[in-house]
Amino acid sequence: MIKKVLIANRGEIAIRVMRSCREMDIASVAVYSEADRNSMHVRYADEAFFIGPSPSSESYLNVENIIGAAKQAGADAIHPGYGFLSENAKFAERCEKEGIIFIGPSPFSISSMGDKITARKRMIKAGVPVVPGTAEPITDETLAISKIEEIGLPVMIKASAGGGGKGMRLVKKKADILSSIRSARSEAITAFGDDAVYIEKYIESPHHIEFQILADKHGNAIHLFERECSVQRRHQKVIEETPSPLMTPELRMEMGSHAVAAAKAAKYYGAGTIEFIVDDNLNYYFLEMNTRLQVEHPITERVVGVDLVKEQIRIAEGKKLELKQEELEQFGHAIECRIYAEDPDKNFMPSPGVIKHITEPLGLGVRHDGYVYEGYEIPIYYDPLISKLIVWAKTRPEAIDRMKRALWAYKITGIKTSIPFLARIMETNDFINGNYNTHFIEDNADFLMKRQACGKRCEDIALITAYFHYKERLDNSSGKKNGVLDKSDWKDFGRKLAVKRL
Ligand code: MV4
Repeated sequence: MIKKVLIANRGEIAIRVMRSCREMDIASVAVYSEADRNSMHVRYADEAFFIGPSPSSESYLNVENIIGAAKQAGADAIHPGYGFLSENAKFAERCEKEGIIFIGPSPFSISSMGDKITARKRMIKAGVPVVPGTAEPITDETLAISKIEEIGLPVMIKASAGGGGKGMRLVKKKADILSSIRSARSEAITAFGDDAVYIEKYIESPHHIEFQILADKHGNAIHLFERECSVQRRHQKVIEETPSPLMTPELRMEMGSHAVAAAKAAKYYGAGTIEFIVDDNLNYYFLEMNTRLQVEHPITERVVGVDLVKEQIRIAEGKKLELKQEELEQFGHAIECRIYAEDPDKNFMPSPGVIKHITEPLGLGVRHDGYVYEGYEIPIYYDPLISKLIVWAKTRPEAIDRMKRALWAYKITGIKTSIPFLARIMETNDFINGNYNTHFIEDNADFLMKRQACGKRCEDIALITAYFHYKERLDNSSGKKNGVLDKSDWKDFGRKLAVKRL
């Protein structure tokens, strides 16, 4: 039985994990860097240990200091969250060696799924569809050219040690083949210390659909249906939803079975994700496996009714899965918006700074997983994710309305956020109609960016006109209602005037 967990992470996910620990009567131990002395995850935990300077390479990636803190605290287990050390096989191995339970899969599963060529081979063997391409790393350039002619252009050259869009090259013309292989190789050796690359047929406008899986240490594996993650920008997910608007019940069952087969082929235990790309004809292909809890896990939790962190902890304790595949169902619809501290008007540049004011959205069907508070300074050192806004409703259109309401009610000042951009997506026809793929943001860029010109100017003009109106009424004291100034009146007046002037 696990009694104390060290969370080797920060921000919203550290708090997310601690919430489940508290419900399970498990003590939580936070770790923090210099920049995180005042972070919410430190306050939420039962104990906290300083692990080094602000750069993550010296703190959240510092294996010695994290293991040291776990031993000093007497933690039985470490939860890695996502990012940082969560998919580091050596760290998982080190935990085991120190007699600390790593709440995640075995080092073997992490390393074999981390190597994309090994993962591809394993999936082919398990009968899981993969994108047509090479099974072995490319060694000979002339052989590569003939292989590409066999597959047919366009193709993608991918680094075996890559993933999430790193070390990839799209090749459209025969003349570009060799230079693309060479540049992918040199990028891969620099980034990952491994220059192995392989070839896949390019799937033109794919959907990104992933399946959540859970597997125990006794060989039982289940899937918890899909998440549609196609709304992304430069390989950064922006919005996720479940069920996927693209999915049919038949396709869901078929892909779900393949996801379970994939987990079994990886000898997997813990929570994991099987990523697929799906083309317009509903052909689907295994892309990669994520061997960790994902940012977007809450939408699955809401629709399936499972606490994924609790399941991770139970699995780590060696317990058998109690959930049965045939008892699981998707109930209603959930959408997640990722709220980033970035400026959509300045090419999504990070916008760190002090939170002057925050009003979090609440109410029926709303979950808000965050970590910031008034007066908190968002550090420059880490991911600019502030929080995740998750809504649930019985149907997709109601979930969209609820997300609009929640985004409207969400106020943060002091920094710029992606909230207005997300609100604009909720008004975009292709999103409303569920008619989108991974090119959604670029395909709708004009509409999504028009918000800036209108939205921002509208706000400014509303404020200025409202102020003059207010002042005028103050001067001639006509703005008194029972002796009190009616604030909502001038705000409304300013808005109407601003709309008229535009
Ligand atoms: C692809 C592809 C098309 N064809 N592979 C991007 C991230 C990495 N996980 C794999 N990626 C892709 N691989 C083939 N053979 C298109 C993408 C891709 C993508 C995939 C999922 C989500 C968003 C994406 C955005 C651009 C490209």
